[in-house]
Amino acid sequence: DLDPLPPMTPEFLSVLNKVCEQCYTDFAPDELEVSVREHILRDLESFVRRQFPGARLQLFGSSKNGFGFRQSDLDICMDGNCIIIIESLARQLKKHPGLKNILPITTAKVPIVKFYHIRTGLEGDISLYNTLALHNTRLLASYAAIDRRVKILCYVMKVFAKMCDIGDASRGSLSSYAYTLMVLFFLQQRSPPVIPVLQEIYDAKKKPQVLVDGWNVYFFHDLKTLPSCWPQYAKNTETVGELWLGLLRFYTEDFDFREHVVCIRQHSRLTTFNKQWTSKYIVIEDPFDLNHNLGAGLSRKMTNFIMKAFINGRTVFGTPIKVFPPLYPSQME
Ligand code: 3AT
Ligand code: MG
Repeated sequence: DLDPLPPMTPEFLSVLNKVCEQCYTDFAPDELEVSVREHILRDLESFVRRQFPGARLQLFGSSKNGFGFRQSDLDICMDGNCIIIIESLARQLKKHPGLKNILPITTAKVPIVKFYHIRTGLEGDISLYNTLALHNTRLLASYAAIDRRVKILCYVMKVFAKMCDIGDASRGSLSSYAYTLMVLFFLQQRSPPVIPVLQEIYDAKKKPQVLVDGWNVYFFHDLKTLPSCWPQYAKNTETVGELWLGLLRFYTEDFDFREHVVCIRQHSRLTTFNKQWTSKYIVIEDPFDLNHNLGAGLSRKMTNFIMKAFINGRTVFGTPIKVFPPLYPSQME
């Protein structure tokens, strides 16, 4: 079942590459837009400090991980030496003249207050003590900084997810974060790999322990020395277009979702059996919170819808699938 892709003309590949590059150039924010986000953050911080002296606000998610869109939401984490109550934070934000649609959500795993920033039209939310999210944002930013193709491919994936309507966790599909993990996993598993497993690189005999909320958030971040620490550095020379076709093929043909977990913290394959996550078809392990499966909220119907988007993607990009996955989810159970 390892028949090669149909012959691809250089012209086709060059157009495909341009399309991929364009996902990045068309949607990435410019410097001004990045600084506007920082400005909003500082303004909000000084505003909430009137009520909560000692509070600290930090941006995370795509405002900081290298995969942001112009219209991406503002993900803000609030912490500091004070007791913060989500309802009183919401009450305080309601007094801010530049914001509207303030909505506290206390039932979610991480409580948040949603808001709408009137002048920019950006939506945002403030979560409390969301420390792991700050660390996974830094991890993603490090991967984005290793190779330009990482960045572009993650943009392509996000555009694809939005266009296929499979990229909104609040409506039962997967979050941008989950799709980014899928891209990174593919790039680690590619042969030769495009990126290393940063959580597996260290000089000491044993992996260093940096505990946050009980999880080890260590990863290698001295990227200047990566070429000497990682023997495979720059061995992969594929174009972004080739990698995009490779990714679609990987998730529709090579990767067995029933058996394996999308897991970016180790290079060796992790099985759904190891994790006791066999009742789900798409299993994506958070790189730090190892109890967290990002695919846990998917219904069977949504799982099918997502898999079909990938399969259709192959037709759209000229490499229709010949061998269907051994057990397509509609046949499950
Ligand atoms: P967008 O550009 O906003 O679509 P994003 O990377 O900011 O992409 P989200 O706004 O969905 O993605 O999420 C913001 C951050 O919140 C990313 C990650 O640090 C955290 N996060 C999102 N979804 C999950 C999840 N299911 N589990 C754990 N952390 C998550
Ligand atoms: Mg976001």
